[in-house]
Amino acid sequence: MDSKERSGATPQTRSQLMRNIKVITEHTGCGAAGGSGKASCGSSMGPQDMPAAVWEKVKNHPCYSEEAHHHYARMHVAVAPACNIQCNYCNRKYDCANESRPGVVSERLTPEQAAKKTLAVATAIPQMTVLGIAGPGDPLANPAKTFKTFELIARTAPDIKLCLSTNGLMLPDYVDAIQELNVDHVTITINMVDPDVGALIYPWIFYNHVRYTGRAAAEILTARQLLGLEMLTERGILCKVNSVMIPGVNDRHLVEVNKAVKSRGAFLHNIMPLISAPEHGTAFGITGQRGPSAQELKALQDQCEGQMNMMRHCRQCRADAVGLLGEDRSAEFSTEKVMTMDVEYDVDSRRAYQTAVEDQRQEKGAAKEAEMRTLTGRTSDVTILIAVATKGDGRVNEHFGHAKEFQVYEASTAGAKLVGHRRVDGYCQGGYGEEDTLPTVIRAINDCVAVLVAKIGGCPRDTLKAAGIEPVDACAHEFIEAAVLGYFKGYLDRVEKGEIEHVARGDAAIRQGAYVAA
Ligand code: CLF
Ligand code: SF4
Repeated sequence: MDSKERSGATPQTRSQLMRNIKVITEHTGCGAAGGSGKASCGSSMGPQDMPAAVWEKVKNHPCYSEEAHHHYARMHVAVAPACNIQCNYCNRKYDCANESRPGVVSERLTPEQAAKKTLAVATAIPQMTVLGIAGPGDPLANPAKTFKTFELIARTAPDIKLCLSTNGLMLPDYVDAIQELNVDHVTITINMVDPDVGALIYPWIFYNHVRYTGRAAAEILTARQLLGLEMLTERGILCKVNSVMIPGVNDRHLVEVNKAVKSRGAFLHNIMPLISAPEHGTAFGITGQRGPSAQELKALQDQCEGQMNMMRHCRQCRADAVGLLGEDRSAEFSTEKVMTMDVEYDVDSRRAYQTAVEDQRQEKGAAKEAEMRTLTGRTSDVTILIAVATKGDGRVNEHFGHAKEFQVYEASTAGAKLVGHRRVDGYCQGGYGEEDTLPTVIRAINDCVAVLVAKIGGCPRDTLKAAGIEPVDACAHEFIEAAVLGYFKGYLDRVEKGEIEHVARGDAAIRQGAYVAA
């Protein structure tokens, strides 16, 4: 292979790229069939908020619809080990940080193994609707394995949506293949549109047999990413943009990124916190680059939400994740187990299961609307955050001590919406409360006024109260949004009667390390 290293692109390549960037900056249309921005689409919105064809694409995709993520699962198959760029937040020993939390991929699969695993998972988990390829390297740096996998799955399980996540460097070259294989959801990780910012994030890229470094590398990367996004949305393929928020590096700049991707028709923008624990061995981890706090992340997401719809429920999941977002069932489907399974793929029974899920969704929506009606006519400046322990189905159904994450809802007289989640180590370990973990749980939900749970023991109850967080188990097994609105209404009543004082809460921490709890 003719491999060279360059810190500057050739004059011709460079001028071509700069023309591309100029065109990109000037682009104002919305090419996506789904449209962009607030006008028509939204991760938490329903069929009334978007064209029917777009709703069909997102309604059971757990990443593209916040509401769907309570009910539908995705799986990733780790068929793409190689990468063609280096991100300062990635250590090759760990999953792709574009789409995963730090943690090694257990197994790498061949396309044939991946196809068999997909059928096995889809049979065991009928609410698994999406197959994604998200690493552990970059899927488009491994095009033969990636497209072979999609081809096999499209043939044997045509009801499963195909999803791809890429750094975007090779995207323009594969747009036709993506379209031909009916891959209808593509995520591009775009952390900058300014090469000077990019030079702080990407030490090198490898493109057309040449290794580029510094600003030249970032110039090529941003031009290719934005060109790829534009080409996809012109073809009506739904695109999500992931951005890693790196305080002091690209945090303010992400507002510009948001505008650039919105103008190119991106359906959804997912701003994720940098995870940079020193033990992960990434360049940012080693130099002590911090990640954002919970409120810093929320403030940026809120700022961008004025422009377009933001994804708030991303779990930065592994490249071999299986299950609902926030749960990991990959250990149940090791290659060894899957290869010995007799799989009878039955589309009809999957459809029947999903029909029951849809009934439950309707019930949940009706409960939320009924609770909203009780707030009709009330106005108030009070806005609060409420943490919720759930293990799925959109209900408050997890014990405080078993929760490995809390979903965080913002409630006001305007309604209730999910604004994030906080990972924690389970308080209850081996049947006993682990006192050392309680302060970390409190730090994770410190900006919330209450935590809604299915059940909670006396000790954590008292400690939470002392920290100013009200533990609530009175709404156990209720639908989450109805429960959040019900709590908010009671809170507002108490404030208005002078029984409690509404005071601003502090900030909260986003965990940086890997899980230690079982
Ligand atoms: Fe996977 Fe990504 Fe498809 Fe989802 S994940 S390839 S769009 S099916 Fe989802 Fe995981 Fe966040 Fe990715 S929660 S890291 S956004
Ligand atoms: Fe790592 Fe993914 Fe970046 Fe490649 S694109 S360096 S695998 S985070």
